[in-house]
Amino acid sequence: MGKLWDNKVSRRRLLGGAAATSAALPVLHELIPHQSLHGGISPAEAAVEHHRMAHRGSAHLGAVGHVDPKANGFDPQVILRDFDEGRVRGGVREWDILAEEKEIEVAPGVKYAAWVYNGRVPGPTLRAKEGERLRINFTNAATHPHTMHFHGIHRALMDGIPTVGAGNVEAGESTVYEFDATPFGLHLYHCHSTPLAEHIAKGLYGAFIIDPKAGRPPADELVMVMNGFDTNFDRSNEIYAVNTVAFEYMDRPVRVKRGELVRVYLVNVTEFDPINSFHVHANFFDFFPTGTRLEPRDYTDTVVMGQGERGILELRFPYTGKYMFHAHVSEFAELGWMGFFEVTG
Ligand SMILES: [Cu+2]
Repeated sequence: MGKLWDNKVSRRRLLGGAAATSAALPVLHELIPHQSLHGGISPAEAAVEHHRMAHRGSAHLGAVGHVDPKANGFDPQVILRDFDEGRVRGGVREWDILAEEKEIEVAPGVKYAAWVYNGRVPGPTLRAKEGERLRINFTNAATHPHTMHFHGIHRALMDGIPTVGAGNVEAGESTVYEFDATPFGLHLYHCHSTPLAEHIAKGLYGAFIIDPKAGRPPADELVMVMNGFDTNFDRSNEIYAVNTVAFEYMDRPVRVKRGELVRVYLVNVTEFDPINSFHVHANFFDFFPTGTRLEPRDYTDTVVMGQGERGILELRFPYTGKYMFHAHVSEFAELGWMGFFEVTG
């Protein structure tokens, strides 16, 4: 257990005073061999101690303190329902995207030197309709070369990778990506400069929605981008979240209405970990992988995604109350990737 133990402890120490005293507690308890906790005490005392530790843990789920959305310049509560449709000019849907460097706070007291599209992580959720012509005016105002690589069907020249088409967009340079919105579904965009893992991990990614021509049924629509942050540059993540801020939706739950159709656009851009997952408590959802078919593939309560995978979840909450959702990779949940839906009548 040596390596795992060292790894877990050092990773949690990086969370600083906040999560290390709260979220990490039950985990640390779980990992400490029982004799070191209970040595020299009776089984009854051990049981009481066990209960006390477990209770302390469960009473302090999440982090202590808050991340100030004003300091970050973006708010995960807003990102949930913020769809950027750009502007339509001469029959072309168009966006201006700027890559910059920016320090952001990803958990209370934990700062991260991010790279951002339009000032936020994840970048804006770009939304278009199937078949439209799209144009992205991309400017690199950072100090490293960057690109924008869109998932979808388009010509190689518009693929946003080094050495093809415009290739790397150097610091201070601009380029224009132009292609048609196809196929309909839930996609993503991200920087494709090398080293690729670092350019993604730093925060250069966002959701990209192409609505089917006939649209989808009306719903309360939410965007959740599952991400992680490697705060000590060891190519593994110390913080996990949806929409960047660890434990964000624990303190400020996602508010939805009982009986209303809720549609979650769920994207996994977590770097360094092969899989991430989404699990909702006390409910089930229809799952549409990549959103490219109008019929759901699954009716389930848990979905597992590799890097770059995404899908649409549709569900209704039959009862009011607070319902957890979190990564079913427990380590991720304990390091920030958990939250609540708060269902009101
Ligand atoms: Cu980049």
